[in-house]
Amino acid sequence: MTTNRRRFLAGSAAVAAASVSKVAMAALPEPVIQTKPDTMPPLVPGTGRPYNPVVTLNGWTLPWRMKGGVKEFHLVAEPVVREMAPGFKAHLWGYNGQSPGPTIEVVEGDRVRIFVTNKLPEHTSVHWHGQRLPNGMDGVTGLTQPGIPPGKTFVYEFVARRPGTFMYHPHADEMTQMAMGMMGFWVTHPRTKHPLIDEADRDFCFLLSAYDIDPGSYTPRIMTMLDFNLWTWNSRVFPGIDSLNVRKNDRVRIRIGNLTMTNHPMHIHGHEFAITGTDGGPTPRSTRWQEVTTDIGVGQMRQLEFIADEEGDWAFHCHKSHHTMNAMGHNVPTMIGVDHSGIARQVNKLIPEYMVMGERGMSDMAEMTMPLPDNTVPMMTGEGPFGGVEMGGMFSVIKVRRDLQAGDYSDPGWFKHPAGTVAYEWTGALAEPARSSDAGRSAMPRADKAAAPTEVQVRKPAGHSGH
Ligand SMILES: [Cu+2]
Repeated sequence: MTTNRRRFLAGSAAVAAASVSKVAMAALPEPVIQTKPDTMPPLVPGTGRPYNPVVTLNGWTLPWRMKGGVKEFHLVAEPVVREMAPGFKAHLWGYNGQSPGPTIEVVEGDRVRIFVTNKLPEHTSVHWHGQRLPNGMDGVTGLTQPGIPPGKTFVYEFVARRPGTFMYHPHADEMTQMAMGMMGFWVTHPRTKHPLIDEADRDFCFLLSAYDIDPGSYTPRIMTMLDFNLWTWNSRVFPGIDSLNVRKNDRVRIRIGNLTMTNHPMHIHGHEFAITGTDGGPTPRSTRWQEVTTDIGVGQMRQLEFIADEEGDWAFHCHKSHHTMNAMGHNVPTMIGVDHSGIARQVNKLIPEYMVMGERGMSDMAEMTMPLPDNTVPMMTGEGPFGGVEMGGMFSVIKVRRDLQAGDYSDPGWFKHPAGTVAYEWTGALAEPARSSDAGRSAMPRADKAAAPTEVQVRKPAGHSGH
């Protein structure tokens, strides 16, 4: 625990809100913060009941201290700079140096005390989404507590009564504070072996959030309701999202919460998964069926679970194709099939840099050398072993490897495909295809031609005498 504390303190270049007085903060211990966007290895509990810790994608878990049998955490709400992808930083609000805030991990039955210090320029609160707790600890400004004024620290305390997948976020000026990235994950592990909770070898978690940041600028537009241009996992976009590295035959659990304004059908390649839990708790086994895509509605949380028994680099993404694009993927006219070559030549005489996009589809966008404004990320990008991946936003890769060690989360590099198992170009002559026509060479006759015509029997209505 102390080494982790020291590691986080070393990077404590927090952005202090100008409105918060130094005097008010002087009495507080320096908070544990994290500003690097790397995925932190699981934080193995040094005190309290043991559990198998989660891994927060491009995030980290908040260390705690035990005080008189209570687990104490300290969250600091503050402006942060979040690197959304290499070369692209956003000015967000978050907790302890980052958006989303650190993951809080506790065990069923733990008494938890959370100090929340507000370094924002306006009041805030923290709502503990999905928790059973005393009403006054529910964090709804105006309803169950006054807002935490700038510069003040409030305390929340409750017992984590049921195991499961939860999150936290403000319930104060929500539209602004959640659009600015204030949210975090919460996992309550079962106290003992639970009949509905299997032991997972790898347990990942992340939150879905969306931002509207104009290319070249840094701060999200908070009034946007629908037309977001950055669809993120833990406030990161592809290619800035780490891969989920797992060992072959591991039981993998992925916990996801949705704090965007729309639903996200999450899709995993190469494996089927079941929903083993929601923010309401573990699902009864009789309700579980296999899927490859599951829709996660606004404000919902889902636990996906599968056995990673197929080696490879498996895509994992939101199935809404616009959500796997970055900024500039919106408001671009459809140009497919439009030949601009003549016009472009004419315009180039006047404007040498003029270029037309999209006549052959949008793949060109991934290869284009058009200069981008400073501080933005290409609409679709990412290099794979076979070329451009042409993705952005909510996209990553699950890397399943036979030779990964238990507990090793390092990136194993690209998959080495066994010989003869990759789709390849066909250069020979193509055989005559089987047709469904009746031209005499039919291999697959159509059912309507093959079947004998059915005679329709019409029964005349019987007269009165029949009754
Ligand atoms: Cu989506």
